[in-house]
Amino acid sequence: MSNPATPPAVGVLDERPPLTFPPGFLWGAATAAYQIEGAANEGGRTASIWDTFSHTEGRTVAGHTGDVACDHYHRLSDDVRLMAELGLKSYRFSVSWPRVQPGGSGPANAEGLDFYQRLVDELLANGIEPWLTLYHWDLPQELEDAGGWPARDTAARFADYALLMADALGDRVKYWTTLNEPWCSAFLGYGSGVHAPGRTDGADAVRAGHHLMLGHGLAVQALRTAVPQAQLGVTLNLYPVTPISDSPGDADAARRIDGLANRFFLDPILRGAYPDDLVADLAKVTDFDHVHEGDLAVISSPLDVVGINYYSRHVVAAPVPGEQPEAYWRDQACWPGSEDVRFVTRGVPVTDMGWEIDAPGLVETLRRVHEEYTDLPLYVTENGSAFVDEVVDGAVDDVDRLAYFDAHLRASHEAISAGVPLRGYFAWSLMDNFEWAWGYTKRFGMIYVDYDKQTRIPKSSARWYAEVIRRNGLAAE
Ligand code: IFM
Repeated sequence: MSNPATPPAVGVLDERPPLTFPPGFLWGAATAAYQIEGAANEGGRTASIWDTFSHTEGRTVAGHTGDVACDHYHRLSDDVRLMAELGLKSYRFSVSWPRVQPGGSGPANAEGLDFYQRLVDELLANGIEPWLTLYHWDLPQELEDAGGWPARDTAARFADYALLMADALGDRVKYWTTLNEPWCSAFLGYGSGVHAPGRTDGADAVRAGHHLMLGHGLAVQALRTAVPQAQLGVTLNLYPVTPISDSPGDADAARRIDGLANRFFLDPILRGAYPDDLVADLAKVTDFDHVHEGDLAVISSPLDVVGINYYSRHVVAAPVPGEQPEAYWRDQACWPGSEDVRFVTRGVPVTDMGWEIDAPGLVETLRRVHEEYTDLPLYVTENGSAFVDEVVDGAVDDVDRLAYFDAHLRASHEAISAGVPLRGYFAWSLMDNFEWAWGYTKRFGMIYVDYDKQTRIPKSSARWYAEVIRRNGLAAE
């Protein structure tokens, strides 16, 4: 946990040089439907797996749910006005599948679509480019009841839903992301069970990961025809994985976790194949009989952009027989076939999530994706930090968050200088919101939300980010 008395974790801001980003760099902020919308039972919306999960005792901190969240559903215009005041060039939001297609199949729900049509129209009227994510974890409950992502048919349902959204918004939305962080959906949702739907089976997690990617590929193919002018992509949460020493055992631990965290998705999507070593590591868990002929060709359908969410680094060590790994990621995550790998904390500053602050890791991640996988334009589709915020005299001076953004923007700039075609950056998050199993206890926003009164207070980081956008870069002072 961070100590509020700790000085900014990443250095002294006023000793840093000014930096300018390339013209047209897309400055944005991101949110997700279940984390901000609320209105869980309005306008024809039905339950998602997150409604069921958060209403199940013991699943979220203090039983928090997304029923009301930031009430964005009713405050859309005010929230877009705040985005305009920040000078955002783009806003990345997700669509609640059960709001627009209740139950996850059949006809569209006009009232649900209307909400997103109004949102997109208001963004465009304010000169803000809408960036739409189709799936940010809120699977319609009926589809979970039919087997969820471990069931192959869910992929086909997802492509149908993508087409329904293309019909509604293809004329106005240029940037389409299929999935947000499929690793979380698969390995936290079906592996460790700390995310919805809360299932705990390593083989199901692997199957879910495959069907998520199959759904992504089918959706890309459908959207390519329906919205030929669209820029299509996927967003992966990637981590550099570093061995604690150069011993062969630690190096092998890093290879294994890199396989499950990163290459499980990067290789099928950008190379059309699962890595051999990953398949071998998973041999005790699954024989991959869920992978059908032709799947990998669908999964690797050509994209226009790749989105990367970056928060931290994993540092790992070889298993020690009989020793219980203790670090955060080991407890929360699920590493099928590699459960005994130890996650090591280095004692460097952490955010309120306990995640180590490691801006150089962003440079490494961006360079790796570009140098090893693709020449496509890259976007940081999420980056940010939770810290404990205090309202003092109606203001929130979030110096730690501001310093985190500063360091990671400098890292983004360094990656660009090294040749990475990074075209934009989205701060996570526009506003405080429902942080999944942590409920409302973790604040990631640039805008403070008082959940009782539903008021918003732009924090220091928001004012600073507005200035970054205005200058297209970072000031010296
Ligand atoms: O809040 C989440 C978001 O939904 C997905 N990426 C990570 C964020 C912080 O945990």
